[in-house]
Amino acid sequence: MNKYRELAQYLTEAEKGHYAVSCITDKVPEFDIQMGYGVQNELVNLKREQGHEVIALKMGLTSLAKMKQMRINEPIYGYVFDYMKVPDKGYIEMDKLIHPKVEAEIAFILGDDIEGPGITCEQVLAKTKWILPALEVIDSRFQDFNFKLPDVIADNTSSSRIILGNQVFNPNDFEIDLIGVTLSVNGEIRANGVSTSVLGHPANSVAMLANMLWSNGKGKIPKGTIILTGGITEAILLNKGDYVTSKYDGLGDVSFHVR
Ligand code: OOG
Ligand code: MG
Repeated sequence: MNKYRELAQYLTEAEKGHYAVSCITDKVPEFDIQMGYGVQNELVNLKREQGHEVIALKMGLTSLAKMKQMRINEPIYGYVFDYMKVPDKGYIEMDKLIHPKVEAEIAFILGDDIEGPGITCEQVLAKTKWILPALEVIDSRFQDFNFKLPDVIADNTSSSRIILGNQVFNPNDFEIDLIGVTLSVNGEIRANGVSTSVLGHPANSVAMLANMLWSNGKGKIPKGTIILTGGITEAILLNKGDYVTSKYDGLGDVSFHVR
């Protein structure tokens, strides 16, 4: 069996059994970013073989708040699967997760294909059909969310659940880099920020995704793809019984319960 597949299984089994495991870089010191994407690729293959579908792409570690929190200063990309989707005002189940955290993000829906290299913020905006608010629940399969860059890439960038707002908005109606957001748990604001924190403009995150996918031989991002651009603020640890709400200037609210 190939080594990447073995490592992908190590991570998908931890996800399924909701237990944390030790870092790959602890066991394989030469494990690097390229190998991380190699394992991620096998993880996606494995999920597809199990009948799951990719429903969105995501960027991670795109804001200073997130980079500081995770002590990693390089954006990464990953995949969101069908079983990760939770409806707005729905719930996530603590017993199926390890140590989930929530982050507030802005999502894009493309009206046209985009393909690197050299994609710019302006090109992304010209090809964006809709924007919408989103919450992402991340759940690193590594102990205490302690990992190095190649580990978190292999672990599909901690993808676990997403909650999309139930209304989409025309990008031309907004200054997409000036959207304020608050993230509250049980009625108390725990984090707040402005979308400019995401690489200066969330469309830069989509551009970077297109360019990174191209560099990794993954081709274009097809029309209709949903893209999460990365947490605007630091992620907040969740507990059973929590009620999470994020409010976005002009884009409404997104909420869910933890049970
Ligand atoms: C990695 C995933 C980061 C984001 O929005 O920055 C991410 C992690 O922090 O565990 O999804
Ligand atoms: Mg995220």
